[in-house]
Amino acid sequence: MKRIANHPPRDLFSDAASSATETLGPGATILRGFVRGQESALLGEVAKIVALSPFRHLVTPGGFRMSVAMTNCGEVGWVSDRTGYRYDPMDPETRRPWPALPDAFLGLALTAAARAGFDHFVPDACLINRYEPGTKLSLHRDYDERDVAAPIVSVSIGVPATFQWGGLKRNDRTRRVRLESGDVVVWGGESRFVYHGIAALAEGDHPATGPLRINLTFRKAR
Ligand code: MD3
Ligand code: FE
Repeated sequence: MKRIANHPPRDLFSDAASSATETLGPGATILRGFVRGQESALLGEVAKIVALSPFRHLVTPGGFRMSVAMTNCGEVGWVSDRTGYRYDPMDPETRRPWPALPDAFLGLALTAAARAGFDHFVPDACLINRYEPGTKLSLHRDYDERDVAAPIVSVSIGVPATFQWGGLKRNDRTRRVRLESGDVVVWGGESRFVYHGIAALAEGDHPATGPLRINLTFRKAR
């Protein structure tokens, strides 16, 4: 069943006329346009992070270079190499701690999670994904985070993407959901461990990112 409710603007991060809340499934909530209009400010923070810990293409344990370029901010960052996946307090490329989570990031993650019913969510990690035309993220689950009760909050910026949203089993059929710039999705509860991915990014041109899509995912990793 799909429930659609409209809430009045309530906080700093929803000064757009209104922000529609759609329930995608149990524990999965889309806050359409929740950060629309704030893309440039958020990208300014991303630029500061990237100056310290640049985007890089990680290698999977199987030896494949990921087409998504990634970096992190927060107490720990998600990394992959030939030895496996992990959250690491150090950027293995710079051998320095990851850049701190900006206050504006923390504020929007807390506000979005609370709006979706997760009142005590405090992320300690933010994975930043960069998509170019043709970049995809294959169907996967996120299970490297220690706190399974915590949701993941995702923020889409730039060129729109087709999100593939499956079930708890790899072969369950997938739904396609279009994620546009400014959309925020909160994934918790029964939806926390569903298979999901991003279809190959289409050519596009967004005022804030040009041909790119940037995705922020806030996590409670430890
Ligand atoms: C559903 N990122 O970083 S965001 C990822 O757009 C990831 O870059 C995609 O999947 C992106 O792991 C999708 C939406 C998302 C993120 C995490 C989830 C959906 C999720 C975790 C559990 C269930
Ligand atoms: Fe994921």
